[in-house]
Amino acid sequence: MKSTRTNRIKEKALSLGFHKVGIAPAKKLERSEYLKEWLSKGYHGQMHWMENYLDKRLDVRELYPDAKSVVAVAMNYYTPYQHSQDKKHGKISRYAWGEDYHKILKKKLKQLLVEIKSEYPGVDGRLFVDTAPIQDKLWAAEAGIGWQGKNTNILTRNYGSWIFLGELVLNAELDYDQPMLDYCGSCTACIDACPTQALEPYKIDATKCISYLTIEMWDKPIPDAYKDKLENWIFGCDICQDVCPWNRFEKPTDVESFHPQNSNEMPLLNELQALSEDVFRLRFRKSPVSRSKYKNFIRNVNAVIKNQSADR
Ligand code: B12
Ligand code: SF4
Ligand code: SF4
Repeated sequence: MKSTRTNRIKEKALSLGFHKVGIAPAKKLERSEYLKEWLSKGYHGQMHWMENYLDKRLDVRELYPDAKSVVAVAMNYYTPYQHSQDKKHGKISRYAWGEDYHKILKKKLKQLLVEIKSEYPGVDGRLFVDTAPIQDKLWAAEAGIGWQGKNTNILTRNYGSWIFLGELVLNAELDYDQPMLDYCGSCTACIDACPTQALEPYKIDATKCISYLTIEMWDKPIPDAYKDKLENWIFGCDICQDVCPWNRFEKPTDVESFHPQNSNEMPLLNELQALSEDVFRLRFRKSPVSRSKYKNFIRNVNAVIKNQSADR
C-alpha cells in the first residue's frame, strides 16, 4: 500500500514534467544547523530575510506540523547556448535566460498535490519553491536527487547542476530514498575558478559571490574589492557551474519557457545601459532579472562597462 502510493506519486511527478523526484522522511536534518553558523559569520550580508523564521528553516515540521514526508523535485533548465565571450555583451546567468522558474515549478507542484489528493483522500500537503523558509538543497540531497557539491549547488549525474528545486511536503508516510554519495572526489575546479574566492569546500561566503553582489545587494555600489572581478556578469554568475566536470553531462531541457528570451544569453551592454525604467520592466517582466531593481541592474551594467574602459 505504502509502496504503491509512493510509486504513484513519483510517476505523477515525472508525468507532470519534473525531471527528478525523490522522497525523504520529514525530520530535523543535522546539517540544517550549519545555517546558524553561516548567519553568525554574516555570510548572508544584506539578505536579512534569511534570519527570519529560523526555527522553520531548521526543521520542516515547524513549517508544517503535519509533515511526514518531503517529496523533493527538480527541473532541468539547461538550454544549448553558451555565454558570449564578446566584451560588448553582458552575462546574465543561465537560470535567468527564460521565464521565472518559481511560477513554473509552483504550478506543477500545485497540480501534483491536486492529483494526489484526488487519488488519496486524507492526504494533504504544502508546496515550496525557493522563497519559503526551507532549505531546498538540504532536502534535495536528503531525498537522493543529487549531492551538494563543493560549490554548494546540488549536482546530479544526469543533468549536472542546471536544475531548479522545489518540495511538496505531505502528511502521509511513504517509502524513502537514500541520500546520494558525494561524487566531487578530489576536484576543486569550482573553488579555483571563483574570481572572488567566495568558496571553500561545501561552503560559501555569499557577500563575496557575484550572484549576491549583482542580484541581492541592493542600493549600494559594488565594493571596490570586487568591482574589477565581475568579468562581464551583470546578473548572477555561472562560473563555478560552467567549470564543473559534472556539467558536461547536461541535457537540453524540454521546457520551452526556460529557453532564452529577448537575446538574454548575449545582451548588448550599450543597449542595456540605455534602457529606461519602463522599458527595463517590460523587457524583463517574465524573467528572474525583474528581481533586480532597475537602479541596481543599471549599476551592474555600468560597473562592467567601466571595467572595460579601465582595461583599454
Ligand atoms: C540564499 C540563496 C543564495 C545566496 C547564497 C548561496 C548559497 N549557497 O546559499 C546567493 C545569492 C549567493 C545565491 C546564489 C545562487 N543561487 Co541561490 N538560493 C539561495 C536560497 C534562497 C537559500 C539557500 C540557503 O539556505 N543558504 C544558506 C546556506 C547556509 O546554505 P548552503 O550554502 O547550501 O550551505 C550548506 C552547506 O554549506 C552544507 N554544509 C556545511 N558543511 C558541509 C560539509 C559537507 C561535506 C557538505 C556536503 C555540506 C556541508 O550545509 C549547509 C546547510 O544546507 C535558495 C532557495 C532555498 N530556499 O533554499 C536558492 C538556491 C540555492 N539558489 C539557486 C541558484 C540556481 C543559484 C545560482 C546558481 C544562481 C546564479 N547562477 O547566479 C547561484 C549559485 C551560487 C553558489 N555557488 O551557491 C538554486 C540552486 C539549485 C541547485 N542546483 O542547487 C536554489 C536552490 C533555488 C531553487 N529553488 O532552485 N543563492
Ligand atoms: S557564482 Fe561565481 S562568484 Fe559565486 S561562488 Fe560561484 S564562481 Fe564564485
Ligand atoms: S567543480 Fe568539482 S568540486 Fe566543484 S562541485 Fe563540481 S565536481 Fe565538485
